[in-house]
Amino acid sequence: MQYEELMKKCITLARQAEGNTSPNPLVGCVILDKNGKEISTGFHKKYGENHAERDALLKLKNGEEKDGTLIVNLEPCSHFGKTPPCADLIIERGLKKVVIGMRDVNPIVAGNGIKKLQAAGIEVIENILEDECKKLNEVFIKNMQEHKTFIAIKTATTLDGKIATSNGSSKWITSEQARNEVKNIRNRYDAIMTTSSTIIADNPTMEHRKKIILDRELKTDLDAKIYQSGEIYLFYAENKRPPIHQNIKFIPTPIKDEKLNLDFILKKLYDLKIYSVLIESGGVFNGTALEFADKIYHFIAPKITSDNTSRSCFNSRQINDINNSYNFHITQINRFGEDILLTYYPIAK
Ligand code: AOF
Ligand code: ZN
Repeated sequence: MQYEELMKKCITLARQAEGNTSPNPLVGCVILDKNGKEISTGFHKKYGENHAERDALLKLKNGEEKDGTLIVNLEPCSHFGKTPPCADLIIERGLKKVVIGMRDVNPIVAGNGIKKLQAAGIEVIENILEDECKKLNEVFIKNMQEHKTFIAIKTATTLDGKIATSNGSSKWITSEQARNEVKNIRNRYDAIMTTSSTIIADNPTMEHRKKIILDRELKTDLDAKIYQSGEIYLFYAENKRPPIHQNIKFIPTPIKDEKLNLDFILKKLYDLKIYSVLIESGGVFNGTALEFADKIYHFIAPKITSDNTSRSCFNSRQINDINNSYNFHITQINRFGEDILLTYYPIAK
């Protein structure tokens, strides 16, 4: 019980680096002296830089950590990577106890950090807020265990699940507060992904460092706002001929069932070292992407359009028996102004 609050603090510290650590995990660390007084904190700030434990320990210069306790959301590493092993530094500095949120899923570490600490006589307490620690590093876990890109979808609908009215005015469903939160969500992912239909209908900017565009027929206007910033990867049908454009990397893609082959695209993203994406698109592509989705962010605005021709947010597959529905587990409900945000995960069938 006593370590849960401190583990929450590790998670909060770790989150400060959201968007900066990929492909590495988010890690935060708190150190207590032998009397249980907090004497240092640290976090992993950026890929390639010091791990959280090293960051917190290097701030201590007078040995006050001797016989103290180190709390960290991920098992300390045991390998020589960009930095020497954190487990070695913890041993060297004479800590007595290490409290861990979850074991490292990186096969080079996977329990070896814990073994090293125990062999040096350090008491190790495991699995404090393990579920929260796993959620924090869900992208890292999927990448390490499945060697696949983590796929999230963001959508925004009316109370009746519609994203657009018949005149296409879909951009302004949610409040400014909700749209600001979308910027925070985007920042967690290596790239955003959208389709030609969304670019043509809405001409969004979708501010991000990396953008993935699916445009089978190469029909979007390269003067559209989305192309004016960021690193761009454009997937198109392999039998077409793309123009030359200095900001855009064109990727020829095989066709499956008259669409760009999504399996191919997702594998390609992993090869391109894009380890997580946020899809922001219309109902048709969202419907197709649903079967690949790891997580969904669904904003709902207190509006009803009652327009028979308006489109819903997951649109491609017709399921007319409730027993065949896609099923989800809602893990979070937040409010942003008048709107709510549901965060949900597919339940494996
Ligand atoms: C981090 N930050 O705070 C901890 C990590 O590429 P390297 O050498 O930095 O090593 C990355 C691995 O180290 C990572 O996959 C994970 O297994 C382990 N722990 N990584 O980036 C940290 N504690
Ligand atoms: Zn480390």
